Amino acid sequence: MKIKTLFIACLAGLCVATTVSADIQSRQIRFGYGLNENSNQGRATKLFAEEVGRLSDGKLRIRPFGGATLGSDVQMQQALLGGAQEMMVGSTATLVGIVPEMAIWDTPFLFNSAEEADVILDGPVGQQVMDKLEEKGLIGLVYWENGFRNLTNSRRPVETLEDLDGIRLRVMQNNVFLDSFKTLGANAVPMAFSELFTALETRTVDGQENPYNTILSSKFYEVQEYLTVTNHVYSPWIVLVSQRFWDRLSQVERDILLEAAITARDFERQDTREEAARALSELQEKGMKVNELGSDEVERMRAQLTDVNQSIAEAVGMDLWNSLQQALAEARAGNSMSSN
Ligand code: TK8
Repeated sequence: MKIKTLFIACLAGLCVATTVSADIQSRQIRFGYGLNENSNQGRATKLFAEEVGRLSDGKLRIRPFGGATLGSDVQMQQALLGGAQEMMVGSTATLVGIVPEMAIWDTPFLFNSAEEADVILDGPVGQQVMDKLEEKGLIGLVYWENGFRNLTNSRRPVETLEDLDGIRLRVMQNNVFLDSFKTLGANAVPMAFSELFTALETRTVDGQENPYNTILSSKFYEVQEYLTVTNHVYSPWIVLVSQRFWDRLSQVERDILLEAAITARDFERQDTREEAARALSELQEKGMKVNELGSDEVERMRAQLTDVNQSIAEAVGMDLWNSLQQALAEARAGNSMSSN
């Protein structure tokens, strides 16, 4: 097929130009995500689609589906595995059922800053975890920022850990989150993000935890009165491709998807950070009552979650856990040296 295209193209005198484009076929790529179109996830997906179009002369067409219209994170992962959907972006936390090593990103208080997260996620440890997907039928391209997570609820301001007692708190479908919040005394309920707004509205659950950006773009302020700044975990998003689809792509097509995903990642992180910087005051303007968890309480929270850390280390394997701790120590040492 390719040879024929080349031959005809050469007769037309366009041999060189069409050698590359013959490696790009006309394809439609369904790209699903869970948040609204008007969100950091939606904006970066739009940019990704534009970049893919530009780099492929319009031959590779990304069709974005926001608002979980193709299903929750877990449902989309299954569709990618089966080959019924080509691409998605979603939380690494929801992938733990397929790749247990992904739980490493759910470690409470793992990163001290977003920049530190970039260094680790884009470095060898991030790649090592991403490569685990391949044995399971998925291809990981890049990590995007979801952000540091904070608590919201409709019952009361959370000023001490005891205030969490009995709060029905939605958590992502993953044992680390379930155990973390159970340990802290909440009544943790695992649930897909796509069901969350309605569950909050009908008071099936009292609260949830997500970054400022998501609390804003998903309009949780309409159904949640209290926001407590905890920054308890940074858990990223990851851009995934169905391996069944990937296997059919040429090298040129794969390179285009990766290049566009990197461009969109860099845009997404900047956009997310800019939005996060103003989101808290916007949420206050919308009526949310915000309080910051005091440093003593944060220390208690850290202390209580040490047990969870131990079980994460066991679940992901000590080698990976130690590589991550070492990479973090190096990143921190490098940082303090450069700021000296
Ligand atoms: C979107 C989810 C979301 C995540 C969650 O599909 O479930 O709370 O933070 O971003 O992946």
